[in-house]
Amino acid sequence: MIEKEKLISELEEELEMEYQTTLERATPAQLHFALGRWASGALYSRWQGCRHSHANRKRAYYLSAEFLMGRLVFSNLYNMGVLDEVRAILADKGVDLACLEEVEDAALGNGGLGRLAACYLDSAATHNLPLDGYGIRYQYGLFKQAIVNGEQRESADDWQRQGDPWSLRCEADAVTVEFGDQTVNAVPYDMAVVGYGEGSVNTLRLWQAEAVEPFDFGLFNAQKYEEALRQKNEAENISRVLYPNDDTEAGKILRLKQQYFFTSASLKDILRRYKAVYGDDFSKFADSYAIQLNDTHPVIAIPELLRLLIDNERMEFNEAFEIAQKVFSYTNHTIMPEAMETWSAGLMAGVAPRVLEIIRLINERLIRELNARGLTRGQVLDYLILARGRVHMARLAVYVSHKTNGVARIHTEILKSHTLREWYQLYPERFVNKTNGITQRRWLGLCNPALASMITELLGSDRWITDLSELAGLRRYADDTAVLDRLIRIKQENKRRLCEHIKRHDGISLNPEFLFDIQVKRLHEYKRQLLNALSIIDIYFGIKEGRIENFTPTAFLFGAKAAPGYYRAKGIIKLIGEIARVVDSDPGVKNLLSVAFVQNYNVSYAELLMPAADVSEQISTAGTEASGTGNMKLALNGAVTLGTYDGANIEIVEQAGEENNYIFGLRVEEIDKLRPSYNPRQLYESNPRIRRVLDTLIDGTFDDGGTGVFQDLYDSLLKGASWHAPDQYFLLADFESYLDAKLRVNRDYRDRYGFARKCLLNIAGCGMFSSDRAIKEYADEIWGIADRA
Ligand code: T68
Repeated sequence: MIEKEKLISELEEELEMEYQTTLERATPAQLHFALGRWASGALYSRWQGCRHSHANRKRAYYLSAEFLMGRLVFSNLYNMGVLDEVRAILADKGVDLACLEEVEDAALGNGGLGRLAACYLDSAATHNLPLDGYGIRYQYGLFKQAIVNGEQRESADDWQRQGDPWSLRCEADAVTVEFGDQTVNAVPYDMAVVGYGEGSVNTLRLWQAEAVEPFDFGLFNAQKYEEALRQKNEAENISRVLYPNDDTEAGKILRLKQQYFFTSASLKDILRRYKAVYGDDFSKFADSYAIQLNDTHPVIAIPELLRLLIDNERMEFNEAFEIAQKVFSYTNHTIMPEAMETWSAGLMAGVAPRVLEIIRLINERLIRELNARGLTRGQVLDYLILARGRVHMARLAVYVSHKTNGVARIHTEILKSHTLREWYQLYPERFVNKTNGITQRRWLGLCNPALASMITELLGSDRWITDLSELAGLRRYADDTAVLDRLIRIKQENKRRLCEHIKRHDGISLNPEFLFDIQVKRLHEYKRQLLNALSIIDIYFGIKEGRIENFTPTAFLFGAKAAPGYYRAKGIIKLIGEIARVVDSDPGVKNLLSVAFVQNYNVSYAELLMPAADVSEQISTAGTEASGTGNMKLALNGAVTLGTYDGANIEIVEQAGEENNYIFGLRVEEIDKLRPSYNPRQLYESNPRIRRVLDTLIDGTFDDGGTGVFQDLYDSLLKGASWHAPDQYFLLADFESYLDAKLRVNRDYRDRYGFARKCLLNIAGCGMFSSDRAIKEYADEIWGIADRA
């Protein structure tokens, strides 16, 4: 219980000191700051206590260039167990806590990979596992997106503009990071990661780059103002902005500097802590720490640790190598070849010359090992970490670590059979699967309180909040019409709430009585938003022609950011906007179809969308989506999956029942078999529906503003380009089976109870998709830090 008067007086005091205002007059931003300060203060002793109680345990660190935390105020109060109390106390004072919904997200991540890191921190803290995060405190997070004339406009995400009450600057722990051409300060900002209930308070430490010498007085005196500030700007540029490419590697020098910056600082921090206990005796190091590398972005930590041990601690190369191998493990998040990170050795020599030397030594050790195993020279080539002037980060990661994991069962199998096949042959024992998970605290408890209450009532306890496998107990209500009625009403209310928000935020009116079909995720050709768009065109014609009868009125919703340089992805956004325009202005379909592309899809928007979906679109080409996590969020909130046999979709429908979902399309093996002879043009020529739909891209039905981008989309499917085959993601191959499945869902929806039954069984099947389950697997099987409490 919190003391009401104490909370009020502390908030009043903070508001007075910081803004010379009162609770009644405070703006949402001011209230947010005061409340954040209050919560941080309330947590502080518990936080310090956890640092102490974890002090003698082996601990793990999660190194990630991205942590997509979202809005912290509600989730922190929720995990502290005071959200409802605080809401009531403030309501008493005439203040509506919901006003904080306008507070900015901390969007220090692109998408799934960054959000996964945030879910894992939440789960580790909740289950009292000593896991801390290390990353970068970007001044600007992922760009904000506006849709203007159907086109994406980016603007800077100045997330700290209204202050950041959740971070503590820890000047005393600052370290310097040395680049080939520059030395900068790395200043840590710590965020408390609050576990739910009896959990611990862990730490997310984000490094900010600052100048060692911020200002040159000599130059200033000589009136050279810009040069006087040059060092400062060049240092600060390192943590200036999150790179918005979520899947292709741009090979930019600043990006490499970011990677080296935060990994070097983090390792220095870890070494400082270690030495405070053990001095120069490194024999306990590998038993004290596990370091998880979130994709290849932090993999430069491997040679950096070797460098620190060899150069600073005078250790032999082999000893340092063995320590690194025991400490590090690596998570792969992609099999897309264009996303496989390599760096030019020349570039790396400029950024971190000694690190490149260490990489050479590692490469030489690898060659000796492969030779000793009797591999031929030709075979050795496939493994080289340093080859043709490039450093291969995934190879480095697999070689100098003890575990490599994929993020869904099929993904791990593809890593073993294709992407990292040679490495699997060499070290089969290193490869393990860790299917992703999501935190049910944010993705059910917080975002869907009505459903959460119903579940607690039906199960007779709220144990699901920390043990999601409890949800299986819902299965016994599958035929209980009273329960199904309630589930339907909850969804209905969530749709209404979403519609209000969309009206306010995007100026789009939707009818909450419609079926809500939702595809939200980054915009990518492999995720096939274009297939969804084409299917809507086909449905539109089908309704108009009378080919489709008794169509259940449906709202097709999209939310997605396109990387700013991804021309084709932006064309797909434009096309969806055009479809929306055409459908909307056609009185013949207006009461049956709506299409909406919402702006600036982010974590907070997701919290409104997930609870309102009837259908979850998970339609990536089989074998391309490593796992997906939005698929889990939607299923947990009771949407049925309309999806391919890809990523975690496979495991979701396995748990929830294939009969309760809508699986369509070619499977990985079928795609592989088809690929050599695939001829999309033949499908175009032989299938009048496909032809009609594709022709709308070039016959003036839709207006791309004269840019030719719709012609480019058309060509991407039928002609290909120098760098890819036509329709490389097999949209046309899956077109018919997708539409069949989509129309099947549409029909099935009419049977209200039948459909609600499927929704309930999906919720009940989500037990294993908790990040709690996933993080415990990492803790037990990779890090060896199982809970001893
Ligand atoms: C996603 N990857 C996978 N990458 O696409 C998704 N990449 O299937 C999976 O569920 C999720 O990771 C979690 O495992 C990403 O989100 C990035 O964001 C990214 C960022 C920078 C560079 C490359």
